[in-house]
Amino acid sequence: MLGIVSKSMGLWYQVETTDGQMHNCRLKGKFKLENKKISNPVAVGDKVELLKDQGDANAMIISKILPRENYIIRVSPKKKGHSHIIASNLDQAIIVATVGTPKTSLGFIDRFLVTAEAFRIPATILMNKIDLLDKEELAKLREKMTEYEALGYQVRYTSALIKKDIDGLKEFLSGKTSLFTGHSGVGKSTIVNSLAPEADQKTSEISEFANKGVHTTTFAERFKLDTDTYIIDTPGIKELGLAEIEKEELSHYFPELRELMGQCKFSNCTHTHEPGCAIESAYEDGRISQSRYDSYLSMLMGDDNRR
Ligand SMILES: Nc1nc2c(ncn2[C@@H]2O[C@H](COP(=O)(O)OP(=O)(O)O)[C@@H](O)[C@H]2O)c(=O)[nH]1
Ligand SMILES: [Mg+2]
Ligand SMILES: [Zn+2]
Repeated sequence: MLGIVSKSMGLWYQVETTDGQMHNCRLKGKFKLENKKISNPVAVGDKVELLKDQGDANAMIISKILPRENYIIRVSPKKKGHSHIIASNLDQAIIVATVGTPKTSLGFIDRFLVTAEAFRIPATILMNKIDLLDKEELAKLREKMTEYEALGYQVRYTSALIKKDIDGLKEFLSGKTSLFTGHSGVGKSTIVNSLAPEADQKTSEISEFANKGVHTTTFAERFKLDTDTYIIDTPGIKELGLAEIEKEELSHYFPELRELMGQCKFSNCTHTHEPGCAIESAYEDGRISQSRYDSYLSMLMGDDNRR
C-alpha cells in the first residue's frame, strides 16, 4: 500500500493511504542507520510503502520511502551536527510572520527565503495579525515588503482573527501542498483552523511579558483542506539554521545577488571586500538594500542561528 506521512510522533507515524484512510505506522529498524546525519529518517510529506505488521493488527510498517521530490531541512535544534527534515514533497512554502507580536526579524525571513531558494521551493511571505497595525504601521510594512515583491516573492497580508484575506489564501493554497512555517505565536495554527475547522489545532496565548510564543505544536502535521490541497503546519521555529548550504553558493540564493555576481571582477568573489565587486557597488548605490546585504553577511559569517 502507498501513503503519505501526515504526522510524525517520535517512533510512530500517521500515514494517509491513497484511499484516504489514516494508519498508525512504525519503521522497519534498519532505516535508522541509513543517514546518520539526519535526525529524522522519515519526514512529514514523505511518500511511503506500507506492509502489514505481523505482530500488531492495528499497526502497519513503513517498508520503503520513495525518493523525495524536494524537502526543507534545517540544522537540528536538539542533536548537534545533525540536520532535521522539516517536510518533504512540497509545492510551496509560506513563512508566516508578524511585525511585533511576536517580532519576526527580516533576518529570519531572509534565512527562510534562502532555504526555499536552495531547495527550489517557491516561497511566499504571509504577514499575519494585520488587525494589530494602524494605518501608518501597515503602510510602512507594505513599503518595506515591496522590496521582496520586486525580488519575485509574493507577499500576503492576513488577519486570522478578523478573517481578512482568509478566502484569498484558501484559493492561493488550492490544489497544492504548502508548508507553513514561522515563529511560535504568529498564528499558524489559528490560520489552519480557520481554513480547516476540523483540524482543530491547539492555539496558544502569547505571554505578554516575554513576547514569545509558547510551544504548542510539537510535531509537523499535514492537514487536508480539500482533495489535493494540504497544509503542513510546523512547530514554532525559533531559529532556522541553514543546513546543506555551502558558503560559496550562498549568493546564488539571493535573487538580487545572483543577478549581479557574474559581473564581479573575481569569479570567487565573496562580495565582502574584493575590488571590482558588482554587489558591493550595487549595495553602495542602493540597488541592494541594507537589510538584505546584512542578512547575506550574517549568513556568510555563520552567525545565522542567533536572531
Ligand atoms: N490579533 C490577532 N491575533 C491572532 C491572529 N492570529 C492568531 N492570533 C493569536 O495569536 C496567538 C498565537 O496563535 P497560534 O495560532 O497558536 O500561533 P502559532 O504558534 O503560530 O501556531 C493566539 O492567541 C491567537 O489567537 C491575528 O490575525 N490577529
Ligand atoms: Mg501552532
Ligand atoms: Zn562580488
